[in-house]
Amino acid sequence: MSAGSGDASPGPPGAASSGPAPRARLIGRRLERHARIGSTNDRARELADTGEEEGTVVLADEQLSGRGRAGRGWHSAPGLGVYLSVVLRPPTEASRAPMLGLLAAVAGACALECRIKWPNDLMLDGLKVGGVLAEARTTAESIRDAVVGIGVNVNHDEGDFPPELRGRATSLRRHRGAPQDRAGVVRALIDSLDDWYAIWRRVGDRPVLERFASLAPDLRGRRVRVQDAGAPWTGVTEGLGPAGELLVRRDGSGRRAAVRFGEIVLVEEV
Ligand code: BT5
Repeated sequence: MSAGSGDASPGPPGAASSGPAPRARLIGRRLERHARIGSTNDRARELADTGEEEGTVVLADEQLSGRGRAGRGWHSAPGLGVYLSVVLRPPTEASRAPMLGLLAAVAGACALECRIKWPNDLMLDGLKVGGVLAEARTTAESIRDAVVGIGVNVNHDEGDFPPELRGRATSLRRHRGAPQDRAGVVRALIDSLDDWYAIWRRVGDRPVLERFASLAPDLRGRRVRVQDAGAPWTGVTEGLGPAGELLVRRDGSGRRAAVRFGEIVLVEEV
């Protein structure tokens, strides 16, 4: 592990360059790099717990126990993907915590030029190329701190995925048809996260929700199967609610439900 600059570091502020002057960045001011780690989200959580400043990024070439949501795993092949987590301290109400996942998905989709599947999948060619894991620690009223992690498949070939992911996962390389520069992907993700976090802090939820909606084609008018707390049910999507929840008109009762957690699977277009 080395702290500070590595090949994926965004570079020291004020470094001489022929381009425009570097802006005052929050995310990525400090970067902690690991060749191998359990989970970058777990490491960023440790840092947050010991007072790490906002914006620090933890980056790894390999994760031994990369995590998805709800106890699921994130397959983190060594040297092929980008696995990073950011420590955040947004001074805002606890009820806005779900927005962190949405804003990270928007930032990821803008950086990678891909689509979003609600709530946190980054999609290319209908396959999953990345995912977001946002974990906030809240008091009754406010967010104390949060860790936002993004994993992206960059240089994977089909054979680099375990059998259960083949046909469901893709990589930037497979989509673009050529090997990709992982350091460039890291820089693009950090820049985009920095931009979207600043927009969210300055303007609020609306621009994040609007961009999310424009990047997530299944949010409206699609029949989906919803897997939330209980038995799966079906309905037709009707967009996002004000807190980023998915609104679905339930088949049968015709009632509109707000889905806050869970998965959706496209059933058919209506
Ligand atoms: C996610 O969870 O998609 C969030 C993944 C976040 C991973 C990053 S890597 C950096 C940071 N540190 C961590 O420990 N985690 C974060 P979820 O929506 O629950 O999706 C998990 C499911 O995606 C799994 O059950 C698999 O079906 C599938 N999956 C696992 N690995 C994958 C991969 N590499 N590519 C595509 N799909 C994958």
